Amino acid sequence: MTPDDRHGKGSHEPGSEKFIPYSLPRLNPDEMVALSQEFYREMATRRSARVFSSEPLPLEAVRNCIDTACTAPSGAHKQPWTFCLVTNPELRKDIRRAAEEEEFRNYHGRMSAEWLQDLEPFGTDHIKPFIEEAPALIVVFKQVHDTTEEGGKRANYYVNESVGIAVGMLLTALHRIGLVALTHTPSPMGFLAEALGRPANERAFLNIPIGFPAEGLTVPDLTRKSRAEVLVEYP
Ligand code: IYR
Repeated sequence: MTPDDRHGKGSHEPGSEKFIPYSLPRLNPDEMVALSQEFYREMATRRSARVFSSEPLPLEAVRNCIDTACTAPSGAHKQPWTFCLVTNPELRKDIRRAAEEEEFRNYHGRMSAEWLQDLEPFGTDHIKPFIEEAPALIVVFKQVHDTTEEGGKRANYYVNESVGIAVGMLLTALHRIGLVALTHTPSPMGFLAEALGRPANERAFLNIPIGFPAEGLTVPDLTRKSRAEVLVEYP
């Protein structure tokens, strides 16, 4: 059975997506184990950072990481994301001020006692110097719907899943080039769309400060769940 048979129509019939040949290099099982282990070891050294060197970044490398994020799968291939790369110091200052206002309300009333207790090991509070100190922010927006050229609305699908996968790929790409990031979730995040002048179909998804790790950076001494805790196999 060919892929065309499975779709019940020829690839060149009107109304059908054009299908093109696709394959990947075939590795042998030993190479697959070795490569997957090597990649795991590299990714296992990824950590969120809250202190960044303010050294400027090779922005073309960061743009390449955003290109990688945009290779993510998305519902109906709608690619419902916008990545704002903010290096402008005035904008970062404004964003910090607005984020700290919201976070103050979070830490002083909006978050539950349990939540505050769960965050204690990370030493977070409403003060967010990293928004200004990091040389760049990648503010990720999800497009809750698409907009046609005539200004009409077109649906997007599985938007949170799609943008979440893209962000995962972005974090992976940034780690690959020796940059650290923080997936910062100020809440509510409406101020980000306002500060960056985003259109009405976009909602802030995450604010991601990025940079080189600050000299002397420390991170919480965390352990990850074991394979046995997270993997259930059904042979
Ligand atoms: N958004 C707040 C609180 C916060 C919540 C969680 I869950 C974290 O893992 C970390 C922080 C803040 O950024 O401080």
